[in-house]
Amino acid sequence: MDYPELIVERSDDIFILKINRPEALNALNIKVFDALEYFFTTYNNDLSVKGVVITGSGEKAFVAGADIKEFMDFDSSEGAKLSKRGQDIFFKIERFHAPVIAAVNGFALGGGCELAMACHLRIAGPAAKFGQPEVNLGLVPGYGGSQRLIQYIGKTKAMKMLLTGEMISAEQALQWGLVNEISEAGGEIDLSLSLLNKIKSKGPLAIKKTISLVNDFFDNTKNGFEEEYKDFGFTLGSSDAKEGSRAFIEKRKPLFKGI
Ligand code: DAK
Repeated sequence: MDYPELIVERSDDIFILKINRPEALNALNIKVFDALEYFFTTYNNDLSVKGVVITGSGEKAFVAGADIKEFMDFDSSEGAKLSKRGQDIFFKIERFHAPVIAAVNGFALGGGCELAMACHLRIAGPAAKFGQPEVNLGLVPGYGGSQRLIQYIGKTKAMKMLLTGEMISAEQALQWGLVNEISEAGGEIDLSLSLLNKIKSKGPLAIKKTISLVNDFFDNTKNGFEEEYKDFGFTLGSSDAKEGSRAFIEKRKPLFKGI
């Protein structure tokens, strides 16, 4: 992968992706989207990948939004097309087979808050700030923010954040259920990795199916209960489930193979 806008580090079965535009507070431009699309398409369903952390370069920002300088000259139809493309890339993240954690090391605004919300889990540093300030620019969110924010914090609070464009602190985000945990200052990546290390000892097929079942709840083309019994049958028939039960009886750690 040769995208200077996205630093990709692999440590065994876990990737750390660092959005690398610190001079623009890691604002999302088309090149960042290209890089994210390439990564999440390449590794989609590669069960040897057990988790991904997404973070921002520098100490100030996770991602301060879509790149205002890039999109300001787009017309309506270009805007709608790019918005759809961004949404599709964020769906790839949301539907990735292994957990993706946003390690939010600073501002997560507009497209940055939307990127964090497309991830499965969010770890915030104490100085992180979240917001959907699109209305300040005369815009609505373009990458799923008007929908996912409601899923996480409910209509009342989402409406206020979306209408005022105001930022909320990491503490507030934790209280409202937008983030899972707050790390020590500078400890967002380590805390994310320790969470991924815990999850990666579980059955990879079960993890993949769990992610998709949780997503099914919000997919009005699917009946989540129906998907659940099918996936239950599927996982029960897998070699991993046999190994999991055998390991329990034999009082040892299971050796899952993802089959
Ligand atoms: N885009 C481009 N550059 C940005 C940026 C952004 N979103 N945010 C910051 N920068 C740049 C600044 O311009 C500045 O560059 P220089 O002036 O030094 O060249 C540099 O990063 C440092 O920023 P500041 O000097 O402003 O830093 P401060 O600490 O004073 O302030 C801040 C930090 C995060 C409060 C401030 O930078 C800020 O308010 N940033 C903008 C936040 C924002 O409104 N973000 C956009 C949200 S709207 C679309 C789809 C979706 C969207 C748009 C289009 N299409 C499909 C077309 C979504 C839009 C959004 O995300």
